[in-house]
Amino acid sequence: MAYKRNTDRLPIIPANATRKNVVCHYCIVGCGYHAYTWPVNEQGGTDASDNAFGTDLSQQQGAETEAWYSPSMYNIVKQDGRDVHMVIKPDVNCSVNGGLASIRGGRMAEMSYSTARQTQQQRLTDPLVWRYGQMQPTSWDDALDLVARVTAEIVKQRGEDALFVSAADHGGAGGGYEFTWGTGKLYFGAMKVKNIRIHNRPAYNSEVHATRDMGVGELNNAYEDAQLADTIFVVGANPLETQTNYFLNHWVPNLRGTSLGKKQEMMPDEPHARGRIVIVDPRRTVTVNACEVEAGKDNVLHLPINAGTDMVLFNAILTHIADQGWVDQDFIDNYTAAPGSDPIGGDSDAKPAALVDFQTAVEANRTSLDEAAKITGVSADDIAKAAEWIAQPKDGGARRRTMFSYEKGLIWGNDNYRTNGALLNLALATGNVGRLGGGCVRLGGHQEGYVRPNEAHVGRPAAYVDKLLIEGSGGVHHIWGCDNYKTTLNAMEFKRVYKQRTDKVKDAMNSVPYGDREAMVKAIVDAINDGGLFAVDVDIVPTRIGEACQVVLPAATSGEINLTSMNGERRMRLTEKYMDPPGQAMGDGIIAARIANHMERVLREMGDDAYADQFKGFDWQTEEDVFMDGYHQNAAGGEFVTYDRLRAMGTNGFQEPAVGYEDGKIIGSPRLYTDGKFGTEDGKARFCVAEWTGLQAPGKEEQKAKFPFLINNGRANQVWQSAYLDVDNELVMDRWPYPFIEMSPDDMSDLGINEGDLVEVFNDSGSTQAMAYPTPTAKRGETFMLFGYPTGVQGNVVNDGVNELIIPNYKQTWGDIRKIADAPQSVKHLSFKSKEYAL
Ligand SMILES: Nc1nc2c(c(=O)[nH]1)N[C@H]1C(S)=C(S)[C@@H](COP(=O)(O)OP(=O)(O)OC[C@H]3O[C@@H](n4cnc5c(=O)[nH]c(N)nc54)[C@H](O)[C@@H]3O)O[C@H]1N2
Ligand SMILES: Nc1nc2c(c(=O)[nH]1)N[C@H]1C(S)=C(S)[C@@H](COP(=O)(O)OP(=O)(O)OC[C@H]3O[C@@H](n4cnc5c(=O)[nH]c(N)nc54)[C@H](O)[C@@H]3O)O[C@H]1N2
Ligand code: SF4
Ligand SMILES: [Mo]
Repeated sequence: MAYKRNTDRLPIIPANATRKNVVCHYCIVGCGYHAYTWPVNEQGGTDASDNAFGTDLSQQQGAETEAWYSPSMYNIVKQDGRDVHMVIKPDVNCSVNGGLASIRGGRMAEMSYSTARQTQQQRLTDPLVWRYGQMQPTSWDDALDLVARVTAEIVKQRGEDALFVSAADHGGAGGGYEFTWGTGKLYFGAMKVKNIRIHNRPAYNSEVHATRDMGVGELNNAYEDAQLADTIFVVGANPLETQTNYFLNHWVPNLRGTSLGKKQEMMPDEPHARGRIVIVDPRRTVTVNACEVEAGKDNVLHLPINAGTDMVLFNAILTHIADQGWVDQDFIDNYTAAPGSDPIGGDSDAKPAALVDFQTAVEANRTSLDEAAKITGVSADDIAKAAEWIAQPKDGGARRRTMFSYEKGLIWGNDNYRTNGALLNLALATGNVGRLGGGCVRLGGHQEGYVRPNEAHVGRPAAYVDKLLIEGSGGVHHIWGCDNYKTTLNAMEFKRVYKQRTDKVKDAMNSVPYGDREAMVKAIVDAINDGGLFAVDVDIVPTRIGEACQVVLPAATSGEINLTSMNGERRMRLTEKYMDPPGQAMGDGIIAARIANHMERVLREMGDDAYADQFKGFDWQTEEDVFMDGYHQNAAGGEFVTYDRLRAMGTNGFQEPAVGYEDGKIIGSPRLYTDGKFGTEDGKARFCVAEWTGLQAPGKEEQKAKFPFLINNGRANQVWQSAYLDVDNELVMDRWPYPFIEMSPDDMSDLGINEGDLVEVFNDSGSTQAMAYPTPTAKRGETFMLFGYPTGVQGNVVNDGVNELIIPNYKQTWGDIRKIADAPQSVKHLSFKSKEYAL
């Protein structure tokens, strides 16, 4: 049966309910919410004075009323040990979302830990250790003593390079500046760990080395710019599903023409029209559909390029714009490298492309419309049209304002460095960085919250950590807020080896009594030195990689502790604690501190005072302590920012970096580079030489030649990431019991596959399963599979090929498909209707 909540009555929020500032902890957009809580034996009334809305609720409310909330926004949780009602509803006064929720954020309350209403009962409540052949609860001191003893012994014997770390580096999904500072100070301050990877890629590197090297940081505009642009150029992103309320609250008004007044007011000296959009994506996404409905087909240009050929497209557009004389010559002359400047880079894997002046780049990247049409599969006319929409001057000669944006179709796409550089070339050539209605930006994934000690010792290219683990390197692995079993590349091989190595240690642990710590540590260390791996997982729920670990530590997440983060326009807010964490769970920053405390103690016992001293400075008791030690002292402008000041700034916060504090307000920076000074040594931005070399990552050309189907992959609106909160939750699991794979109905009938059938997706790297979703707009031979799903991991078929800087190329994957079984019972009731809508 389709999922129903069966709720027909909810308590009214009383006027005196406690109200806390909340930022949705899921995606980059960072929508503002409020959490209301009040005692479980009370409720508000319909009189305006008796409810939090100040509204007479005995009257029928209008369609756009704020005086409501939905069943998904309600729960009963613990606060200071007592049951309270809790409502988490969007804030109409937050400039990010303007009161909108999404299918993810609108469910924050029902996705909270509640013993009264039995939600999120899977949450980890106690530290767990491998004891008598299974995971068993224990105290923090016991678990951390074991972690510290084994870790200290291994780094003493084999050096810090034998400690491997996988750690999220974002500020979303419960992370925050407190998470990255705590883990950062432990691994980069107290230690100098080199074999560390990030949650979404197998190394410690940047997703956007090229644009940073060229002088432009990737989050440089304001969400408002999407309302002000003449044209939005979006590459490899599906913002309706993945940056939902940014799209709905800022892009759609421009596409509908309802932000025209704002344009005229802010930019009075030029003509304005409703916004246009160019979408570069091999498949027709629901974003393309929504743009056509909202803007009219004439204002939408979808370029369905051959996967992995974006760079050629950008080079052809650059060539056309330069040849037409549509560049912003003033900007180029004043703010970018002078003609004849010596190139930077292009001479090693660490610096993969030469960064040069404008003319040199235009000549090096010269690509005709016809050449580009051949490689990209997009017609020469459409490429010329894209160039016009980007840069052809407006009536009266005013420069066109274009916002360039991209996400994982580019970042996890072919030849990350040069493609990223080739896109920024367009923005720089047309003077669209640091100006209203412009920007060249990542749309983003999680919220951000990065503040850590210097990581220069990691080096560039950074170590390919997953490969080293497969090859048998490393003795201890600390994992923080990621589940690489579901989300890494070459996942099948990774899991095969990882299980063998961790099982070896578990078997050794089974041979001694748990209470004999000395014998236990010796058994573990011997097994490690025989190729085993001791693994510690810090997470909020049981994970797939956690099943292999010998220690699992329970983290508290957003709302259960105070946390700070920033969104895709660098808007920083404090999410205030509104409920208790489950059981003994603690914030990640505090867990990092307690690990450091135990390391210090154990090392002192081992007689190494000098090393023990490196673990001083972790006496934090609260998240605020972590924040003051980390962000406040180390971030640019951090001196202006405290918890109290952030609390007072509410859900609108301020845009980083802070530049002052006046009249009780933190002063922020709505846009970067407005002064034309870029992040290079001489302050001049650089252009990128982007030579096309085909599919760059090892093994990709061969895979493409050998297998008939592109296994494009990514996200869907309902599912947050690897569905870690959804595995025991009906709403998402009812809709997607298995990961969907969108296929052309013609391909399906050739293979004898019906809607909902389970299919095997396979190639030389591995195999996985998915559920066939007939998609009439899918090109033949091109599929799209939901990534990272518990019941079918797409990463099993992604090969281990990466670029020079160890950036994975998840998106360009080819494989074959065969039917496994007819649609099982859990699938039979599903709808396979088109995901598109019409007005
Ligand atoms: N609903 C939801 N929203 C999310 C997330 C989620 O799990 N669920 N996750 C968040 C995170 S962490 C991230 S990183 C972002 C990701 O946000 P997005 O990047 O928008 O999402 P994806 O679906 O990974 O990929 C986007 C598009 O890239 C296209 N693509 C594939 N190959 C190519 C190519 O060669 N060229 C081009 N131009 N496009 C290509 C795919 O067809 C897909 O439509 O989403 C964030 N928001
Ligand atoms: N094939 C393919 N693979 C991909 C991608 C793709 O597009 N295609 N995209 C990549 C991208 S962009 C991303 S972001 C990754 C995602 O990869 P991961 O980061 O590994 O996946 P998540 O589901 O986000 O899992 C994060 C883990 O963090 C835990 N967690 C949540 N909140 C907290 C907290 O407050 N504290 C702690 N300690 N843990 C917490 C969750 O329970 C979960 O187990 O996948 C990458 N892999
Ligand atoms: S758009 Fe993103 S931040 Fe906003 S409510 Fe949805 S998941 Fe949360
Ligand atoms: Mo991501």
